Amino acid sequence: MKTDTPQTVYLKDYTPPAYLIDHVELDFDIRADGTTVTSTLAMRRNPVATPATLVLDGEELHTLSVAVDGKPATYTETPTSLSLNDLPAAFTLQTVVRIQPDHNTRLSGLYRSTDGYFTQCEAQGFRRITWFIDRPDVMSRYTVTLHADQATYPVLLANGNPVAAGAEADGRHWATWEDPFKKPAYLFAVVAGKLDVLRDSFRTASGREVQLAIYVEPDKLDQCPHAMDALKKSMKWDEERFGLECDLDHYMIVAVGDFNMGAMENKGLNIFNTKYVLARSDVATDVDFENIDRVVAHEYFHNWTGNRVTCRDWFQLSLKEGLTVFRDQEFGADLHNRQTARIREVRGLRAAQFPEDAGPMAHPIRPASFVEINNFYTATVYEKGAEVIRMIQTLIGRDGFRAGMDEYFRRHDGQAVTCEDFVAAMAAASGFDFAQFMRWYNQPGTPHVAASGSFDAAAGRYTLRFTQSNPRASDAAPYLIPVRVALFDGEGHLLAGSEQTLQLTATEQEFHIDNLAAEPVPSLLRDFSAPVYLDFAYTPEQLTLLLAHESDPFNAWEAGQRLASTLILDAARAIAAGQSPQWPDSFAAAARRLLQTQAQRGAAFVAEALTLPGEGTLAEMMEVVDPDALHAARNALRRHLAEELEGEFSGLYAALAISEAYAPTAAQAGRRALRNVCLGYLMELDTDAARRLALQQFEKADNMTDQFAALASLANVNAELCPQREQALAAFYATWQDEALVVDKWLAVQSTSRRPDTLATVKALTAHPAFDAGNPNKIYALIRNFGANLVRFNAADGSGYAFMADRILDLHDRNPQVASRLARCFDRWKKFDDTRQDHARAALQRIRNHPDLSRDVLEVVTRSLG
Ligand code: 0A1
Ligand code: ZN
Repeated sequence: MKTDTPQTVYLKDYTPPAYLIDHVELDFDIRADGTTVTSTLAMRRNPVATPATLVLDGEELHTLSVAVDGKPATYTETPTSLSLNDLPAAFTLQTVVRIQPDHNTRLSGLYRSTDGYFTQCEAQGFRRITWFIDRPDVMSRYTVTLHADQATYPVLLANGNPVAAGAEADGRHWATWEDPFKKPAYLFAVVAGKLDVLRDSFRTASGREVQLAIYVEPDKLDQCPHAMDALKKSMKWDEERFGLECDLDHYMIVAVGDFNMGAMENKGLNIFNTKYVLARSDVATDVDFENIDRVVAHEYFHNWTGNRVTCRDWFQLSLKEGLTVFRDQEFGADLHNRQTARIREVRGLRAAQFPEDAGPMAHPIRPASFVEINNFYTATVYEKGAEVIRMIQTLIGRDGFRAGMDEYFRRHDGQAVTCEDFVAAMAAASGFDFAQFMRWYNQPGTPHVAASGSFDAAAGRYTLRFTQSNPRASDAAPYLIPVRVALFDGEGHLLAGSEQTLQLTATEQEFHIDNLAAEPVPSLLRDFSAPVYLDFAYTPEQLTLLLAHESDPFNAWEAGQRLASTLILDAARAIAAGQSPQWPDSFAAAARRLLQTQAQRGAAFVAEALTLPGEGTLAEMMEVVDPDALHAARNALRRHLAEELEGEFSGLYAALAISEAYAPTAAQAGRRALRNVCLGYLMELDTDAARRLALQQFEKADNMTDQFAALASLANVNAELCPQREQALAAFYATWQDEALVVDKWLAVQSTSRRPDTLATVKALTAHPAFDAGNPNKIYALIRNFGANLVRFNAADGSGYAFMADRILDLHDRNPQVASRLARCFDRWKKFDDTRQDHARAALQRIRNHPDLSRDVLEVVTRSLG
């Protein structure tokens, strides 16, 4: 165990900074043997804070000098702090440090990647560059000069505007950038590299011209146009929907292949994982194209929600992230397909956030404490945070929400604020009382809402009764939960006037609906109006009716998911008891009707409706998870559908072929999605004909969506001999071995495979030249995806757990953030049987007992064992 126990930081302990930094001047002298950073800070005492020692944050800095107002200063240094006393009210502090970006494997601070030097400063990477008060409520103006070898690093970038540049001795050059906006240090960025650039421009609504540039590794310019388009569309959308214009003269995006997360909203100089920039139809799937749209938009939207108005402290992370995810979701829905966007959001929430909220890392969207802030860039802060913002919009309407946003910027532009400030602006603009609603910010856990209905025929009155509870926190106070409802008659007609939003506020509550001729079928939580579990004792007939007739596509889809979940969970119990599963004819009949109505309902919707709930989501509904029985049951239902509907799947597969040229449009993507769902079902038949069809699609495909779908279905084949499988996997690698992002896909199809020998394959792949144990994308593709492979990771003999523990220990020092993300694969270990629990506990203890474990991994593992 590490000797110095990591400190827990509490929200309740917040105090304003004792000093402020008005201006920052930085000089980077970048050389092969290290970088020298000279920092000149214009500082003053914070008038609203209690006077105190000046304590600067730092990490892995080699201090060369410290001066106050030009004179060498007396200071106290620890590995993570530099303290000074007896300072005047205002002064200049100059520090000179040496850092080693070439050895920075954590990818936080300034680090080296293939094509040059890049930075990542959120949340606390800036302190790895220079001594600083590294907290978001210290906002400063920056002037930055970079010096580097001209031939090796021709591109020198920083936030803001280029002000001067020139050559210097020994083939070196320099460039100075000035950022006119004050910003917190986490939004700082520099880049020095050999990069190609795609340029464009955007004229804002008020007529300002913004220069746009996307920088990528050499020879990848043909993979940039989609991201550039996405950027321009985002800029326009934010003007139209929220009246928000770009405030910059230069908006730059730089793509880098080594990056811990998706992308970063540094002011005017976004740095992106290549995964969310590079795309061309033969290397990126429809889903990749759509993700790029959303991530480019997300980072751009942060320029207002995050940068212009930022977080007072890191507990407020959801202030910027929940809101910005909500904004990128809305943009994606407008750009692509609103129906299926919502379905996918909820699918994602159930797969990642609901388990998180029921596990050892559960936290409110605004956590009350943390050990390592990097562990709180979570599905809860991001995705549940976005659901909370969506509920605000549901409660006060779209216009009210827009007025609230206007009010938020009117009050807080240029400030570092809290979640309360945001909600107060919403309340002021709408008149709505959000006092009870604030519990969504402060309580963890997914609320359970149980509903029941009763009909009084004589009075024509239907009564809906709701109870809410929070199994995670039994002392949790009731939430304000908006529940959108509508009522349907026995033929599936929507009852006029029955659509409304009920507000649950108490633990138990009743609502009456009068003047009804017969007992209605209620459709509850339409459009997923709140992030809760909702129970209602629907009959299969009622669900079938809603699946066929509900006009809210989300709840139509939901009805199908409920039907499928019940069947699969019943089948898993049967399989565990040594019996065969039973499938009612009605399910295949409902699926057949869906296929027959795809032209009216849309191929994209039908593809979603025919995709069964995932194993992870179903596992949450089991008391004790039996991954083998669950896996067998879900696959058995897929096979049952394939057998019953083989003709329909084949027919539709042929009918949905697209003859026009590939375009990542919603219409084409929907057709491809449904066609590939058909292929997936046909592959369940385990016939040679299906495999040949898949191989044919693999070989003939003119786009990555179809090629990859065929490969993924072949990768699951578990026959002794499947020449098509081997052939496709080998051909794919041979073709794409030089395209890093496509190699990630090749690793992912193998680590997510259903095959029983998947662990052996994954282990072998860790020694393959395609794998790079220092690259986050490779680790996520091969190792983390394996951790999400429910049946293989949770193998009864504990081999999956032992493997994961080895990988975490291998990585924790080199890259704690990524290692900690791997450790999250263990989140649900207590939901399994005793034998599996014993193996998981042993693996977790082995990690925890490692001396000098990183704080990131230690926090996750300790909470998991606790
Ligand atoms: N703010 C970024 C995500 C991000 C967070 C942390 C990082 O390093 C620890 C990097 C990126 C976003 O929301 O896009
Ligand atoms: Zn974000």
